[in-house]
Amino acid sequence: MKVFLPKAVAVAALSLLACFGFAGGWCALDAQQPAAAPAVPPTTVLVAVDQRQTLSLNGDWHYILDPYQNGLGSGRSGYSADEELPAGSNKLVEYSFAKSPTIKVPGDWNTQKESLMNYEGGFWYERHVQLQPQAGQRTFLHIGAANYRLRVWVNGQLLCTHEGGFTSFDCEATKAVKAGENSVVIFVDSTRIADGVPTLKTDWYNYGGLTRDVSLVTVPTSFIDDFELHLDRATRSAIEGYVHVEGAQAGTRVSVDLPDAKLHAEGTTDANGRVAIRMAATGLTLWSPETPKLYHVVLKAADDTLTDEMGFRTIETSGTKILLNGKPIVLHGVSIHAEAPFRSGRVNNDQDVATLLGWVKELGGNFVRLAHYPHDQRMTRAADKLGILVWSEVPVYWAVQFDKEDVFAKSQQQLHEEIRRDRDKASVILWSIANETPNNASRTAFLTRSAEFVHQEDPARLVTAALLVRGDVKTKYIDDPLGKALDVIGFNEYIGWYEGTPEAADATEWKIAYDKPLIVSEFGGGAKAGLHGTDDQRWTEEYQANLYRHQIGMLNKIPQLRGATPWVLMDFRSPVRELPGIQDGFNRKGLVSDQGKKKAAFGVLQKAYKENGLGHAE
Ligand code: GCB
Repeated sequence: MKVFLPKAVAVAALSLLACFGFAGGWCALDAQQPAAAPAVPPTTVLVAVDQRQTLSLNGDWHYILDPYQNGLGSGRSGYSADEELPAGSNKLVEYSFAKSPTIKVPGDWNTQKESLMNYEGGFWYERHVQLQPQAGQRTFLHIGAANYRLRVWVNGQLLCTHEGGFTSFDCEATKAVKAGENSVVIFVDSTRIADGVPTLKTDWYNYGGLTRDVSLVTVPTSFIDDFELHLDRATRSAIEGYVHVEGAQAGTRVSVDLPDAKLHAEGTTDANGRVAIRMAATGLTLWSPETPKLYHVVLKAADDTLTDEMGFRTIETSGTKILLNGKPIVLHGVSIHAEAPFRSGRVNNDQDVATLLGWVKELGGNFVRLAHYPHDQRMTRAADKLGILVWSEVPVYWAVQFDKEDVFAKSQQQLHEEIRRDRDKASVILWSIANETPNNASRTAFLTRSAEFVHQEDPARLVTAALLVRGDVKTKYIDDPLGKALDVIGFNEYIGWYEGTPEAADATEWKIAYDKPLIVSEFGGGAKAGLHGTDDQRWTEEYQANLYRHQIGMLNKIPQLRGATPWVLMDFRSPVRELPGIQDGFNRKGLVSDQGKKKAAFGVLQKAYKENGLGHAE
């Protein structure tokens, strides 16, 4: 998988050659073309990295704003060299990280400095770190998320490039680190691109930068980089899966233990460093929203020990039902953006997560749709502990360039990174491959391949997507051909907001082409917290509450409705929501305002969930 086209690489190479010739450092090609990323080893995803000993690189980093991508040049204009001149030096160097201001990591740059609020483009981060690398150890740089494209250098050596703003990844720094002081330089470019995932336009803010934790991880030469363990769907009395040991000789001994359950399995790696695991596991307390039991899991291979906390449960469909541990379940949920409560910017700490999931619990919910991209790993860890089921999504949002193979490769990479990170979370039951995509042949072919890919990567979970519906407020059809490729069908509809009145929903007839479980993945309307009026006055809390009441009535008439994730838990920043005095740059469909004020509709949904009044388990 390569992110940049060979042609772009060639253009960049030519541009560099051309630049060498200019004594003044001006380069026409550099100025016009974002420089293509050079080839470096691919990044990886170290599974359960948050359970390992890490050296946090969170904190203050120096930064340089680089809208013209000047620092990507070479020689004296290349910022990656991190050159600081000794006092008295007369050398011409036109940047200095040490003299540049600092910004916090993790954190989008936009909400940290007023002057950066609307900045989209190139941005350099730099800091130093003291290390004492040991023989027999490997070092990885872990990036929780970097929106949208990134390059990393350690001690001037390019380590990795990455595209995709919401997935975690790791790049190996073993050969670049040295004893003593090390320079870490990271370039992040938040420019929206047409062939990106997502593409140019979204209904959310393009928060740029190192938005989640950054750390250094040290592991033995041969170590567990990946594993997958799940309860066998057929019998619910065995745990099966595999462990992968990176850098292992064939025949390396691997063991898996669940000490609390007195379970043990072992085996030896094959030529690919992999060992299949299967252990009888009767008498486990199965994970569910009512009993979110997590077991301590200890994995050992060669000199490496990795521990994790995992729940065991099965998820499957049977006709139009969703079965958790073999029993029909109804999913009382809500959609959530990774927008930080109270302070804006991206969710990236325990407090943000506790606030958002606390509101879900208060609603009486047992389910969340983490829209529209993978969220911070803290979310899925917390969901595991709290017993909240999760729909996780990649930002294949609206009309990405479905006819381009490299766009498919980008979406596939994001799916891979998302799945590999969160396969150890019992809470995650649904992988969503897309949201509201146009019904055409190239879209259907692209997303059918995505569904197949997800089933291969994770046969133990279900595939969904949020589909558009067809028809008018009198008759609505759920018959998008993509439904064939999905296990569970999500559908978005906005009767009472984008079409018709809230009352029109009372008479809407639903025609559904599939005998599969349905989740209404979005419905809702906007309200400004504290704005009151009559039920038919748009933007008032009363209008939104009334809309919810009529929606709940309508949706309950759909017999195969197995869940709901109304849009949306909290107001979120969006550059396409500009109505002064009401929106002011925020999508106001939240049940809670961005300042934590609950709107009247919160109570309507809460009542429905507490009285089991939305959707049916069977
Ligand atoms: C949608 C999108 C969501 C928007 C929402 C809205 O259909 O999936 O991203 O924010 O509608 O508020 O219009």
